[in-house]
Amino acid sequence: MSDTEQKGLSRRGLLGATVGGAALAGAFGGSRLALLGGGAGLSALAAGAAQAAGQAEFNVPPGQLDEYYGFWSSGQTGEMRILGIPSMRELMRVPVFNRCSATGWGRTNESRRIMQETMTEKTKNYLAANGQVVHENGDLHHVHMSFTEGKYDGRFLFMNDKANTRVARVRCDVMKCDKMLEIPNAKAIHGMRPQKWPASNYLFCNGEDEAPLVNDGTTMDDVSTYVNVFTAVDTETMRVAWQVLVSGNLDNTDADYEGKWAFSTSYNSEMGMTQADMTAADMDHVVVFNIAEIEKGIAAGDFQELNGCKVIDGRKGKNKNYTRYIPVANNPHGCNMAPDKKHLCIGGKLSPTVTVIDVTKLDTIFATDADPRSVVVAEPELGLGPLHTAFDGKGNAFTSLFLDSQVVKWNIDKAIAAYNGEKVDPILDKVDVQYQPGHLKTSMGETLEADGKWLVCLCKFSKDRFINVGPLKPENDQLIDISGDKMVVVHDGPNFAEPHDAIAVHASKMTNIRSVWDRNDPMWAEVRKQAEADKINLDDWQDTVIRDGNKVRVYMSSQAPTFALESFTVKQGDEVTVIVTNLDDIDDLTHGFTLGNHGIAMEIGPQATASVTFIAANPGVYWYYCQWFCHALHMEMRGRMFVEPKAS
Ligand code: CUK
Ligand code: CUA
Ligand code: CA
Repeated sequence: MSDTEQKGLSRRGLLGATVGGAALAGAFGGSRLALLGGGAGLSALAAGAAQAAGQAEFNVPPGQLDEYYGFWSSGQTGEMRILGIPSMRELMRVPVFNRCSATGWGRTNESRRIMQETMTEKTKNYLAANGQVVHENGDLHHVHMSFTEGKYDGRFLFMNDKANTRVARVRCDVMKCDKMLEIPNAKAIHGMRPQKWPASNYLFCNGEDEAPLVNDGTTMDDVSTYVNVFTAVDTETMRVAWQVLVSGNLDNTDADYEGKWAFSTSYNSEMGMTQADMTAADMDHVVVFNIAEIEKGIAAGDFQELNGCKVIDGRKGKNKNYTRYIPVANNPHGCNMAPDKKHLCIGGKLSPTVTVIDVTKLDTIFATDADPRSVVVAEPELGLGPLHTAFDGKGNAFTSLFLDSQVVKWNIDKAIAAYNGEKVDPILDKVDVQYQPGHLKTSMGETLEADGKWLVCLCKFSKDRFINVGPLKPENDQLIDISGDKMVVVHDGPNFAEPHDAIAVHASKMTNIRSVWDRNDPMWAEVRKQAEADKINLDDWQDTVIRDGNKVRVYMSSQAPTFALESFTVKQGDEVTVIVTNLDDIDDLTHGFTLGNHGIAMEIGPQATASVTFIAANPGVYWYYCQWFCHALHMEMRGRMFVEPKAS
């Protein structure tokens, strides 16, 4: 790095520190934050020096590929994103809980079938009353991959929708969502994690919001009738396996490496309905779910059936051996299991501490009714606003400090020694981030193969880090090199609303990814069935219009640069289904079908079939075209729909 660049970087760093410090002071007050502002500049200098020394190789030059897949949540955008790590380049967006203009997700028959499959009656009623058929928003906080024996297996990705109480599954072979589940009884699925051992048979899902178990308006203000629900979803079928009623609400969750436990943090053990009441107690708790005992209870019939789900009572005082409640400092947040298979780290949020629980001691509190706090083996004071913790597989942990705008690196064994009275400081390093970090993720860090190379820190604010784009700013996903003793921030990555969480999966795990669809993919099985009934072979070149009363099915193949049908005719008022098959079988040769002035566009990948249904309400001529650039004559890949006026 040249002298000028070096100066430029440090000057920006100092500037950033000033603005960041001021903004922080504004938001949270306190002189400690002003001090922090100074620290940021120094650390930027250190970062410049480290880069100059060539410590961090994060630049991925043109033609080179990333070493890791980053699977990102998008928060209120509702999709999953794929970024390359370490380049931090955005590679793909996978629509899940949102409506996608490019791919037709939320509009095609295939996507709507997936989105509607498990919709509750209430949701159907609500949508019908509002002229809709699927929700068009979601709030996707967490993305996690399926495990086999504590390691990523490259099969599925799972994600939550806090906004509409859903979870979904994305197939890693084609990177499309194939299952969605609206979870009955629970409200606002927040924390969500797959089981790690022996495999991800369950997906654990936290309901965050309290409501009457039977939420039909008969009791509303009587909080004593409110419950929260923890759900285990069967990951093969993506249907509810069982649910557990709990005391307090549920925030984040994780599972152990032995398949025995799931854990959830609760920030509202008070069952308060106002912010003052939610923060009133000295202690909240972590709920420990005993998987084998719950399975036994379900098998023995110790449950009530509600909205098709088996619900077991794991509330405080009511439970047998289904749950235990471990008191932790008030309003905890993050819940992260270390790859040492032993230590669970709970972010204190309002407390400057992380509570470390030794999960090998949990059997004792279930067997003997010993003090639940006896499983706590460390509680290091790390800084202000500890939220989430990540691991390097070498005994170290990295915790995001929301209020301090820092990442702190600390050693778990040292924290335990300090808790036992030894004079050791568990803190190894602190680095400033810009600004207000939420989740942070290390490469492979939530698996037994944690490799301690990279850390991605998802900052909630970016303020002065990018040129001004208006009052709504991007988020700032920062890349930190953790391979050395000192953490080094090496990259700022702007991102749109609003990533909460990400995972970094080594590319060698992604052996299932295809470039071309299998013609027999289940994604369009329904269309295939209909085509067979219509005596159409979807795998051949087809250009057939079938009329069935006022239902019209338009079958057309596509091959660059033509649609099999250059025009088709329907009558005003017909229910028209257009079924397009892409017979090209070349990598990256996607066609599309966009119907002008009808709000319809869909992606048809190589060898894929997709369909869309609409009412031809207005007579006239309407062009359709291929909206994915596919050929020199791509512009000419278009045709006309004639809608004949209704005979009066
Ligand atoms: S939560 Cu957003 S920073 Cu939804 Cu995982 Cu902690
Ligand atoms: Cu086919 Cu553009
Ligand atoms: Ca609380």
